[in-house]
Amino acid sequence: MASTDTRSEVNEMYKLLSHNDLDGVGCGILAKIAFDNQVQVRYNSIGSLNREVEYFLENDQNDTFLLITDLSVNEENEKKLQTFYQGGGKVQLLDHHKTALHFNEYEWGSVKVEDEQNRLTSATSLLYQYLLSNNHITPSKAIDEFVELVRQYDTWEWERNNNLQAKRLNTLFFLISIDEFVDKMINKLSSDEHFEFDTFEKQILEMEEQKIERYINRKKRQVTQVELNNKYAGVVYAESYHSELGNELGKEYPHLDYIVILNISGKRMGFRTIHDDVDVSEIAGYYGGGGHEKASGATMTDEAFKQFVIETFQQEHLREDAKRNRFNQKQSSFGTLYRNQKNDKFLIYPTNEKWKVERNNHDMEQIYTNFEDAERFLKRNEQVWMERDDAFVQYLMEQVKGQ
Ligand SMILES: [Mn+2]
Repeated sequence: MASTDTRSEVNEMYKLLSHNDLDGVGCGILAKIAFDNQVQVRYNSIGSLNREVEYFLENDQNDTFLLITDLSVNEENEKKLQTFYQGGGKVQLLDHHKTALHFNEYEWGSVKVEDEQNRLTSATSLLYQYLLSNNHITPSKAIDEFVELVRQYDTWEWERNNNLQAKRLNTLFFLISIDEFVDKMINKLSSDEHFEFDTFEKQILEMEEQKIERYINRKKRQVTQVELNNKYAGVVYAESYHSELGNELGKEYPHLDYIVILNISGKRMGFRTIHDDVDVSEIAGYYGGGGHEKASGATMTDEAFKQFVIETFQQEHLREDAKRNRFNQKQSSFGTLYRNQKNDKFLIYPTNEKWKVERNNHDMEQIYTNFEDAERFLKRNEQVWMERDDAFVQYLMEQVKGQ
C-alpha cells in the first residue's frame, strides 16, 4: 500500500558537497552509510565549493537532493539556492561555523555552533543528528563513537580531554587518500562493534606521530614575530600539519596572540590561537576568509603578503626558551636570565612581591605584578629567550666579580 511512497524515497538521489578535512569527510562517510550508491559525494576546499554549487545547479537532475556540509556558499549562490528551493528544489545546508549563522534565515539552512547540551558541534555531528531524525541511518555504538571522535577533533575538545584517539583519527586521515580513508571507515563502522584502530593502523600511526614531532620541533625554530593592529603574530611557513603546528607553536610562544601559517605555493594562510581573548575568525575575516575563534583561514592577499612575508623576511627567527634548566628557571627568587638578538641581557627578579626587570645590569622603570607580565613585555618588545644554565652561571659569576 505504501509502496509508492517508499519507492520514491528509495530512489531519491542525493549529492553531498562537503569540506575536504576530517569533519567534512566524516559527513561523506555518514552519507555513504545512509544512502549507499544513491549519494554522490564531492569534497571541496573552501575555495572550490562555489564552483561545485554552480555546476550542480546547471547540470544535475533538478530533483536531486543537494546537501552541503561544513562549508557555506557565497552571496551569489546563496540567492541562487534560495531560488532553486522556492522552485521546489531540495537543498539542505548544515554548518557549525559561526561565520555562517545567517543561513539560519533560510528554511534550507541549519547552522548550529552548539548543540542542546551546550557542546560545540561539528558538521559530522550535525549531519548525524539530521540523518537520525529523518530515519536515514541506523544508529550504532561504533558510529556514535566515530562521530564523537570527529567532533572532539574538530572542536579541539580532544586536547582538553587528552583524547588521543581523536587526534590519531586525523593523523590517519592525512596519511592515506580520502577514498582509502572513506572505505576503511565504512568497513570499520559497518562490521565492528566499537570504533578501534587495527594493529597495522596503530603501527603506521606511531611512525607518523614521531615524524610530525620532529617536523614541529624544526618549525619551532623558524618562527618570526610581527606586530599588527596591536596584536603580536608568529609567522611560519608550512604546507602540512597546520592544526598541530598552530597549537604547538602557540604553546611554545605564549606571548604571541596568534600564529599565522603561510602556505606560499597554495597562496593560503591559516590562523591559530591558544588564547581565549583572541578570535582568529575576525583576523581571517579581515582578509576575506573565515572559520572559528581558535582556527581560521584565508587566501593570501597582497596586503597579507607584505605584512607577513616581506616584513618578516629579513628578521631573525625567534629562539626557544632553554629547556631542561636546573638553575635558570622561571619565577626563580634568584632571577631569570634572558637575552635578545643584540646580545642585551635581561634579568627578571622579584622584589617586594612584585617583579622588576634589569637590562644589562640597569633597572628598567616598569614594575610588574606578576612574572608572566614581565616576561610577556620582554618577549614582545625585545624578542628575548631564556638563557641556558651555563650562561646563567657565567652571568652570576660576573655579578660577583663586578661587586
Ligand atoms: Mn568542521
